[in-house]
Amino acid sequence: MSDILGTLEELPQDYRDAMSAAGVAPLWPMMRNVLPHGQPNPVTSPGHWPFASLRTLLLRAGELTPVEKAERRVLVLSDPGRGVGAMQATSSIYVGMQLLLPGETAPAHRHTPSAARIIVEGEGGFTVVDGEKLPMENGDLVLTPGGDWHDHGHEGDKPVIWLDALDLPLFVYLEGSYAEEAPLQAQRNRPDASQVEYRAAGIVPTRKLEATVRRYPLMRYPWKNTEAALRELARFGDGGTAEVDFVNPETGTDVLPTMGFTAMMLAPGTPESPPRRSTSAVFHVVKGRGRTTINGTVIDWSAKDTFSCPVFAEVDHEATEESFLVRVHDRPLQTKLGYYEERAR
Ligand code: 1HN
Repeated sequence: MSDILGTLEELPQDYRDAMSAAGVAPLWPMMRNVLPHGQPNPVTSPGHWPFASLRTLLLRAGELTPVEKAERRVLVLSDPGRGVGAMQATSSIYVGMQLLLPGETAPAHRHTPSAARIIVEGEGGFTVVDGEKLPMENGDLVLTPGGDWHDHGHEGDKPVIWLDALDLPLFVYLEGSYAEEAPLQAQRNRPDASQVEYRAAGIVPTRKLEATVRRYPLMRYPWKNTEAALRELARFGDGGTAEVDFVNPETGTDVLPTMGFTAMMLAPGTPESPPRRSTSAVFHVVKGRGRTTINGTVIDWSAKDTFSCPVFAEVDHEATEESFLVRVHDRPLQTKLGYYEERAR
């Protein structure tokens, strides 16, 4: 195995011109770019988007651009490694911060990428996904699976802000990303499935033998349940940092095809250093304050901030007060592709 591969420059100019004319290029000068040794060489750099500045900019967008002219009034959080305007925070994860003002609606559409929202501020916002009205309360995780119709509304009297996470970069890369539009959906007049079919862990509705179960039976994970679970795990668990996975209550598997979500509770003075993972991630701070070091880059975060992490990063979290983070990752995709990996520190 050679570490000294030939370069383009050492090839005669006439040969290089002939290759260009034939529409080909030699692999060997480019080989290590796409197959570095030992581990990937990510373009993604750690990013940090403090909420205070996003909020100010979003509220201004609310004055400058009516929702009718935006469809979705969103500021995109661009990966610093790719530069402002990049429609991705990591290789596979797009995130944006969205504002909806009282009385506004965002029209119904459906698209091939899947989305999830983490609610950041405000009351009275809701999403309708395939006819199911999903209230949006602080910290809730609300899913919009690919192919499902969704529109947003707002019955409160103050701005509502949430973080959107989508597997958009993947769909764009695959040239598989597109949308369809429709009028606002009729809403079924009943509470969402977190309050009916899936009120408690381990209990699901009994089915007839031939009945088909919805592919995405639960689309809202109320924060109050998540926080209560984390607190009990922290009290009675194995003593490490409490972290929970959001799962499909019918199958126990990932909630969406490519993106996964966890919530973690960090206790002050208890550092958390997960193994290096082959997944990239976006963290959102639901509550608290602390510091995360990612490959030597120090991120001092507080409530409602968002930060990102490349693949195989060395990550060290340390909270200075009791803190709750939601982690968006792409392990479901990597598991399906057969290469998810963790490396001990
Ligand atoms: C989308 O559908 C939403 O429904 C938000 O709120 C952000 C970014 C790219 C593509 C689709 C939404 C989006 C998006």
